[in-house]
Amino acid sequence: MSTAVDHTDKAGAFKRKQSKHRHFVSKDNAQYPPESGRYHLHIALACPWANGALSTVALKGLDGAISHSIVHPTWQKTRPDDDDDAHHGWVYKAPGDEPLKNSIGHGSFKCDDLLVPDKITGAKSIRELYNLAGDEEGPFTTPVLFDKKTNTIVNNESTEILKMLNSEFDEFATNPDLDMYPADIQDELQELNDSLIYPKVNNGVYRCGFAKSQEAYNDAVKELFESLDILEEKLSKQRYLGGKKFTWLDLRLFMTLVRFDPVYITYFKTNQKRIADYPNLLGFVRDCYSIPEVKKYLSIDHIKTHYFTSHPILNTYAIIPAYDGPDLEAPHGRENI
Ligand SMILES: N[C@@H](CCC(=O)N[C@@H](CS)C(=O)NCC(=O)O)C(=O)O
Repeated sequence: MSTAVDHTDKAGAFKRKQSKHRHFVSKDNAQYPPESGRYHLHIALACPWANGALSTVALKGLDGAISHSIVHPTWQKTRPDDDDDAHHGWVYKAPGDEPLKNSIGHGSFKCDDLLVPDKITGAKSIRELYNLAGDEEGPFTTPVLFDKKTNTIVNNESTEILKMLNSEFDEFATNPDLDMYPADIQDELQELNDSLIYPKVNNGVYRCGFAKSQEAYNDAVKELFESLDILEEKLSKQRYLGGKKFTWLDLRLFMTLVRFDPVYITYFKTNQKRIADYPNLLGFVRDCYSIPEVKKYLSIDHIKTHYFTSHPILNTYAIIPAYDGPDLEAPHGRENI
């Protein structure tokens, strides 16, 4: 049983494990057809991938059709009564529960009002939920799209969950006309994602932070900042990555950039520059944040608390640094780009 921090190759480079649960809700899928009230999302607000999925629920107006629950940001031992079991990961708590310490007993991290326990299965951890669905191996990651009818996991790959939310539930959506995957630019967006944004930025920050050799870190940090320079230039000429429309790729980039200054520059050692030093990336972050459905589920508090308190091997005493990142409410000034 391992967590992302442990997933490195022989050269010390971080290698994210492939998601295992890959069913696709669609009208053509008799096993998992779109239905209102049937599916549930398990979410860590701190997690860029899960946060994007929940924002998409809000953007499409699917809150009434797809329920969700929200874990505590601080990873805990998932089998606290078993001394031989070392796994720690996401757990459910209710608002007002006793504050949690990190998994080796340091700090005190409140159970705030954003927490939503899993009332569907009663699972106390995301691991327990995977176990319920027959997965003992893990990794026990969020987001998880769960089927309440068959009590199993439909999908745990955020890129696929985003696609389903965009197109498969429109009959229940209050904003069905929003298309986050416009066909005319989808190939271009996918190519930009696959060649640069996912490997070098979204996952690139983790490749910096979870590297276990100087060489692996050096490679990742070089690619990350070269990519940020390319994106800064691109976003000096257009409002969003695909032009004038806000798409899934903007949401994915936003989720990384908004975590960059408050967390990654310190925790993942991505400190060559801050997002605040890139005028266009900073404006882009503020522009995305000004969308009410994006802002709705963005918690800098959960984000900082999660990273700084969840991996004792990286931050033993779970001290959370003071800086919250740039003012996200400031005018973005990008309306006419
Ligand atoms: N491929 C997954 C990755 C999700 C992922 O790595 N989530 C992290 C949080 S940001 C997680 O839950 N990690 C738990 C662990 O590594 O044990 C996706 O994009 O959906």
